[in-house]
Amino acid sequence: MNIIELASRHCQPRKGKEHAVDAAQVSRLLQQLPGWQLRDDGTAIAKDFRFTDFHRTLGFINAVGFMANHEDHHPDLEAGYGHCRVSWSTHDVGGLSMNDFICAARVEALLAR
Ligand code: HBI
Repeated sequence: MNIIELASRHCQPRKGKEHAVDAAQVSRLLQQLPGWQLRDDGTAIAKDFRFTDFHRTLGFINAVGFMANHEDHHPDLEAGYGHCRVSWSTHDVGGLSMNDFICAARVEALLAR
């Protein structure tokens, strides 16, 4: 599944280990997501974004937040002047689910021109 297809999908409530994405599929999906990396413990994917000022960083954070609320799937965000690190993991699965890859693709779509 490529990034366009991922970004066109919506998140679903996913609870339980049966929704966990296996390592081979994680690797295939990450190849579609430029700059996204697997956290050392294998339970999240994350990417660092850079912006020219604080306003643009806040605009990005608000856009990600709006999308996350719409998808009912929420990131961890670490941010400061000109930077924001976005991390996705599915608490209800205790690791990675398709929701995380859908939302990562949707974040990329926010920045695509
Ligand atoms: N966000 N990252 C993340 N992980 C979850 O498991 C999660 C969530 N947002 C909402 C949510 N679970 C549930 O309340 C809905 O899926 C029902």
